[in-house]
Amino acid sequence: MLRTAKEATASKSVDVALEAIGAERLLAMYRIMVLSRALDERMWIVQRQGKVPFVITAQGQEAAQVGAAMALRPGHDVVLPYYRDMTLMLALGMTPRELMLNVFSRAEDPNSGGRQMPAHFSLPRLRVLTGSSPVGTQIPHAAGAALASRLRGEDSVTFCSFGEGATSTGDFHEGVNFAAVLQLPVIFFCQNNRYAISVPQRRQMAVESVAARAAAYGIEGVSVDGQDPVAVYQVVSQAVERARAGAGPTLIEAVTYRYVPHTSDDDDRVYRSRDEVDQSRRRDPIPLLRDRLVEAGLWDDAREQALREEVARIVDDATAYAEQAPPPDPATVARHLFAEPAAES
Ligand SMILES: Cc1ncc(C[n+]2csc(CCOP(=O)(O)OP(=O)(O)O)c2C)c(N)n1
Repeated sequence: MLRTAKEATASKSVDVALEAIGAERLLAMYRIMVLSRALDERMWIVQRQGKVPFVITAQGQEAAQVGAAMALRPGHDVVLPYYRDMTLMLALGMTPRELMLNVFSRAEDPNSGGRQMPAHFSLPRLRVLTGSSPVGTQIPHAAGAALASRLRGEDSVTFCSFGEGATSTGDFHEGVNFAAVLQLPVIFFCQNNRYAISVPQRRQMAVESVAARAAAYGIEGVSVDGQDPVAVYQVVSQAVERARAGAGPTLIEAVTYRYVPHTSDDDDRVYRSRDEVDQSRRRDPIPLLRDRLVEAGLWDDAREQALREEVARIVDDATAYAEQAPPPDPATVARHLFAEPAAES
């Protein structure tokens, strides 16, 4: 069954939505989005300075990610993110230093000790499972993780994130179908940013909405404005409730846009016009949320200034910390590939 976010939130007005989420959570969302954007911009700068080889980041998709993360229980629910999920990771509890250590491929990087490509997140304390580079491989993994949770009698849900390009893979079909047949407690969260690298949505699928694909599996499908973190929070919260109640998986499509090239190795000018990017920036989720906060009497220029200063300090600290941190010792190259026997006593 396909619903739109408008229907999903029924006739609730913005005020009711703000009330539902609470001022504290709304302010926390804004802080994370601003911090994520600032970290993201710094990552591109250090890449262009030649200090790190590669970045792949979240600019434009912050609202979708923070809205989803806030609906989850960090460290309890199982999360299978994809490479564009920096804001999601920040909102779950990965620190700015940890994110920068990852980009600098340092030994202290908690994701892989500097071995994996950047943005291949993995963090046991947050139950974030490591993923592979082929897109969509985390989708059947998520079905398996949700089945494991059920067999263990846990009440956790599994949250799995990916782009719309990933929904054109065989792994998407196998993972979603398996989860649907077993009615597993899993949320499939698609961030539809309209492009799979250079390929626009219309050239990768014949449906207009990724959420429409849910019908083929007999599960709930919801399309939501990915630039609105409150709407995303509500839709993901409903999916979490459904999963916990034993009502099975949900496929959520958060419609969004990527403001920067696919990666630092991409030149997006060859496949999309500047006009299109500029147009989409008019719905930049950060000023959109700031306007709502101001309207609700929760924000003003002084608070904005204080936040910008705090964020600049955090980004400077994370960058300096990661830059001076030592690289991995080549002698440990095979660590994390195999289980290591406990030392003999
Ligand atoms: C199976 C597979 N095919 C191709 C690639 C190359 N590739 C890496 S990212 C990407 C785009 C994926 O697009 P989407 O899922 O929409 O996510 P987005 O990067 O747009 O957020 C592609 C084609 C890959 N990694 N794996």
